[in-house]
Amino acid sequence: MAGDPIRQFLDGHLTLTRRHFVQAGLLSAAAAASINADEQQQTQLTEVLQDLEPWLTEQDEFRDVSRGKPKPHSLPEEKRAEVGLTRATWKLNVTSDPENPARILNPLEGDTAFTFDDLMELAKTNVVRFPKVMTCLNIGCPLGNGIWEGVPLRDVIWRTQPSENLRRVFYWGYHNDDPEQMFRSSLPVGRILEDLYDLPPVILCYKLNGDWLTPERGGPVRVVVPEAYGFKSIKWLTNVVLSNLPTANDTYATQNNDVDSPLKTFCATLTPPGNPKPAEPIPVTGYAQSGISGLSKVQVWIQPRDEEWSKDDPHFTKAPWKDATLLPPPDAWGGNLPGGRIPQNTRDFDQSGKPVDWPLRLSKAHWCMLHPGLPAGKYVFRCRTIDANGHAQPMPRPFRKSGHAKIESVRFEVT
Ligand SMILES: Nc1nc2c(c(=O)[nH]1)N[C@H]1C(S)=C(S)[C@@H](COP(=O)(O)O)O[C@H]1N2
Ligand SMILES: [Mo]
Repeated sequence: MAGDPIRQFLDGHLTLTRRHFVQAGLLSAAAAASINADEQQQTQLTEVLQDLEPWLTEQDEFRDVSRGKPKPHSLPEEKRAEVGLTRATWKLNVTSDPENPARILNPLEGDTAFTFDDLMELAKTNVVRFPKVMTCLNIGCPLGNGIWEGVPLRDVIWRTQPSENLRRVFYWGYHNDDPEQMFRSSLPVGRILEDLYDLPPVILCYKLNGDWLTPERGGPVRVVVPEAYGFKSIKWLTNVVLSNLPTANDTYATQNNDVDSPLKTFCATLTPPGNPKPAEPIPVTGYAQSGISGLSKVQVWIQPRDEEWSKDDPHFTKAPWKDATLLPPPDAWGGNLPGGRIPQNTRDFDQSGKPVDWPLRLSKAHWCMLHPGLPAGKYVFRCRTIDANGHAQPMPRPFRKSGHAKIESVRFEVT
């Protein structure tokens, strides 16, 4: 039976010294090799930290949830060239919606369609780079974290010379010329014309982590919406439609998703507690997604499995949560960046490639904790974020169809 003595033990022991945590976060491989043998606990934590995923995800390592039969990126190069999915052949139509026309003077289509050369010309003066985690609203766990490069979508919209009746913009990509396969998304025009709430602009993206966007990531050109879930970031972009429609007409809207939901803040484990022996130290690592409301903390809680919890407190707000350690910016960013360096003029980074703030909003951070050891028994490990407004997960928006925020619980046993 897990009574108060075990609770007291857990409460008293969950925070090992701050020094250990902080040092662990800062340890490089060289420093780790020089750790004293008697600092066994710290060594265990260091080992799991060395296996931690890199901060940036290589293009090929992103999880892919593309639709299409066949998936557009799997088409042979020749076919991709034919349908405009190479840099040499890409063309973007920007036209008025026949059903809800916006008044524009100069549609871009046919001979006047916008080309990759046009895009590169714009990029000479208007390039934008920003970090962003790509997360599927329906899946929840991030598909990858990258530095996305492009030009603001508004620069292309202005070329159509819109003057009136423009309220919404919708857009889609190549879908094997089969209407059934169309996957489209949309935004209020205001979000494209202005950078609200200090966000980066919505871009026509052609590079990821300093390299050309691969076909699998949506190349040659995709939309990237900084604050949104993945379904707004349409791949293999071919069409932008300017509309007087006042409401969302995203494909995801037909799947009961909250299509106006910005990214939420939440965390999960990467190395969960496993199956430790009694009194053996328990290192745990994980990641946190910093959503629209930022990230101030990650907290953890180990509960004996047979403990009852009040139905009045479904989000465990009264549990004895303890702060985990947020890891500082890494020495190496990962992502296969050219020269290993953050590209110049990337938002949130200074000219020397250091982040100006940490953790970065709309991106990822990692965390760790080290528990010195537990008595034999069955437990549940939970972690949660506190966003920069002070809201603990899954608040302030706990609804599943607006994005994942459920508190993760991992069962484990000490034997
Ligand atoms: N053309 C097109 N774009 C698309 C999709 C798609 O099926 N077709 N899937 C969307 C969804 S639902 C997500 S979550 C992201 C995933 O981006 P990624 O494959 O680069 O990780 O792409 C989005 N863009
Ligand atoms: Mo998605």
